[in-house]
Amino acid sequence: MPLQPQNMKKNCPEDFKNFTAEIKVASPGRINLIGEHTDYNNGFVMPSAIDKKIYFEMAKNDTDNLARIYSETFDTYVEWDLANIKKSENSWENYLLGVIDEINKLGKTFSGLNCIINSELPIGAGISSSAALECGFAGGLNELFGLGLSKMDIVKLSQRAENNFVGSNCGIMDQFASVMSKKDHFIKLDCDSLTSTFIPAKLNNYKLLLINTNVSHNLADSEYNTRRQECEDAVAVIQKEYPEVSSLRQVSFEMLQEFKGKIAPVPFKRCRYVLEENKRVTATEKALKNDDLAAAGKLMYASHRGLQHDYEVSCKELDFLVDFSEDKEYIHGSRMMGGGFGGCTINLIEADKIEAYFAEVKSAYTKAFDREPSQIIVVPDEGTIVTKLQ
Ligand code: GAF
Repeated sequence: MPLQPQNMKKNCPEDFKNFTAEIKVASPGRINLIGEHTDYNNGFVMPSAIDKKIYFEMAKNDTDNLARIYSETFDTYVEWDLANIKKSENSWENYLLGVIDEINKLGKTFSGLNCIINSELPIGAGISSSAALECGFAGGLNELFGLGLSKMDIVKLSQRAENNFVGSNCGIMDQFASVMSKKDHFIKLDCDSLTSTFIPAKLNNYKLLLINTNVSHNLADSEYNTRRQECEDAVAVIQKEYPEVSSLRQVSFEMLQEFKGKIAPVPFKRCRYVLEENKRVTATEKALKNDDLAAAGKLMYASHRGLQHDYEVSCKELDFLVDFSEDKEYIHGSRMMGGGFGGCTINLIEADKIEAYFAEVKSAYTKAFDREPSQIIVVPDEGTIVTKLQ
């Protein structure tokens, strides 16, 4: 088979979709009940995979190094030379190319493959279609070619793909949730030790409703990296007096207070937010274990206000949705979710009020922003599922 040009795009060959898949992968998006911007500060998070996924059908082909990929979602067909991986202008491709690059770096090799990808995850909604792409593809390659990677290997290499190849300095939460989740549970993940516990998501007559602002402000990436840097710079100041401190995780409120004049006011309030948010995750764990959804909801509101005023990663559209929910007695909690600057709010709402509430908030939001929001009702679900078909 002649070598194909790198990242060649052409029309999908007529017969391509007829290949017989050897494996199928269902790779979920994720929600995060609480614990935002804490993962890269080695703190606590409480995410879960959801019942909305990206599906992969994969099979080996008869080439040594040709990946033939068709995205049904974008109706785009691409071919890559596996021995010569380069960045693409098409952002969705880079999550997959990054995975190949990281597998190559591990010294593991594989041959040509065909793959069809189908997504039910909205892009830019903050439910991590990126981690679903990375982890699903990595899980599929692992099974197809017997690469011998553990689930944790897949989580970490997918995160590295995003850090090194895509160029986003994300933490580990999204990939961990996408792979490791258990149906009807949240995960309390300690991002320092990477130990986790499952917490039953006993929501009774409540449901998790995501409301998508349908905006994705383009400062999200740069501001994300700035927040991370601000926290790391503050840790460097603290380290001068406390050399044992390697992240905000080892910093107590009392210790932080000692640095009030030494850390500038803006990074200081970022750090305070992170310490408070870590406390809120632990308090939410307790509330859920006590079946106290009202207490968990209050912590969600407090998380949002911290993200809005101290961490400053919200936006007017997200704030509008949270404000709108706050006086509704059938909504326990609401907050922005994910990196911020757009995407979704997550709402803990009485199931039979969802329809009327969404109609009301949709009309108000559309009037305010001349743009319609959309809703997604989600259920905590199992992490990546790889099924062998033959
Ligand atoms: C994004 C990142 F990918 C996560 O690692 C996390 O930091 C999150 O933003 C904020 O909590 O989803």
